[in-house]
Amino acid sequence: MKGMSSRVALLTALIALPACNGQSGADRAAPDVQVPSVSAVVTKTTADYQIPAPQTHPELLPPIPNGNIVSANLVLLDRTIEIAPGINYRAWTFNGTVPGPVIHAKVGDEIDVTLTNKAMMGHSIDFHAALAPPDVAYQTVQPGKTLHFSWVARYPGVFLYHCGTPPVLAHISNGMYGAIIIDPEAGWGSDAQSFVLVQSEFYPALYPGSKDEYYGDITKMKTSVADVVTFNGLAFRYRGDPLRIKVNQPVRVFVVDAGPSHFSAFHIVGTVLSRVLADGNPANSLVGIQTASIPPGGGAVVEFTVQQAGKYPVVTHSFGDADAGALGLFEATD
Ligand SMILES: [Cu+2]
Repeated sequence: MKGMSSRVALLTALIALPACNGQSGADRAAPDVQVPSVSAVVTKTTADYQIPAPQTHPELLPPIPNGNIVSANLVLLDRTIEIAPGINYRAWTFNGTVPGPVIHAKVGDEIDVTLTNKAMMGHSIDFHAALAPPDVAYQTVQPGKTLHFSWVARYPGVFLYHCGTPPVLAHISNGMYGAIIIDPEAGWGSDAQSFVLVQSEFYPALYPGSKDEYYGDITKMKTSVADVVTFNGLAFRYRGDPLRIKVNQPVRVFVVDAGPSHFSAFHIVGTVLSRVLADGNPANSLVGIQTASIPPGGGAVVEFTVQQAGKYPVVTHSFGDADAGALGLFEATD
């Protein structure tokens, strides 16, 4: 009893801590905050199931839905997508795009997940933002089946979700990932122009018998020899069509490195990152950073402000990967 009351007292003290560097005590207290247990149900997909619309602008941060329940309606689809000019790739997807849709919620929200398999093989979903037993929540769901579970977000940050069905290397390489962003209770700080960038690499080889369609080469995946590296699933996506920003207005980028194997040395040419939050948690704050190191399966909030109009390249400073497509532009105007 004494142990319990001192634990409650500690938790209360942590939550009551005054804001420090912009973060609330609750951000740090998360390990002590209990979340509801997670259970999952698998059912036959109903005949009237409607496939959700694909995400069209992966760089945009969607608004958080009203209330405390965020619905994540995800469908597993085999789709051929363009990953680089002229490279049409037989991808495995969430909702028909690579990356899958951006999910946006806040600490304390319930994430209500429905995962429906309309693909050719079993897949699953692993949320790095969740506290849940993987054998329950991240179980593989077979074609024709729907998995349902929900979980409560306890940690703020920028997290990866991905298919966790073995071999995970192949499922991630083939496009099965996306970003989930959990806002802190106190928000992110100043208003900013916000963008989402998911870095990932591809290992294409010509599909047997095809002259113009590619699929994943498991040998290349195992040796990490990536021919294509992207922000948001398409090589050089924002080079010809820059991300537009305003001079002297803060920019906040939610970055996820989906890998499967390459680190991101996230760098914006022509500026210094004013603040970097490792994994997007306000308690993990660094200032004056030239290059943010983001591991595969990790994320960061990256902030900067430009003071002069111009074109500012965004790259991974692992330049072999920038050369392979992880290169875009921010274009700043007055
Ligand atoms: Cu999968």
